Amino acid sequence: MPGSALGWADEMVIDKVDEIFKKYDVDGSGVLEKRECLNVINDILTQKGLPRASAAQFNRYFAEVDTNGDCVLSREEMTKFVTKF
Ligand SMILES: [Ca+2]
Repeated sequence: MPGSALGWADEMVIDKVDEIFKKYDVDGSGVLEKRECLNVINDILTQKGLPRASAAQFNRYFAEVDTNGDCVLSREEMTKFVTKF
């Protein structure tokens, strides 16, 4: 099927975003607050055997992903976040 490889990749990303929201959106608000996002980043770094992000690194990274600057990550923004990693 044409484009099936891309479709599969998209599905993987959607699954990953669902998983992240299920695990880290502890108050069920449908967006990830900054402190919730810090847990996501640190868990991913730990899984990769990397040191935790410093506050400066995290703030820079968060600002990059939070494209509308409202200090929370929507599912759409998290999708971009997941494809970056
Ligand atoms: Ca945002």
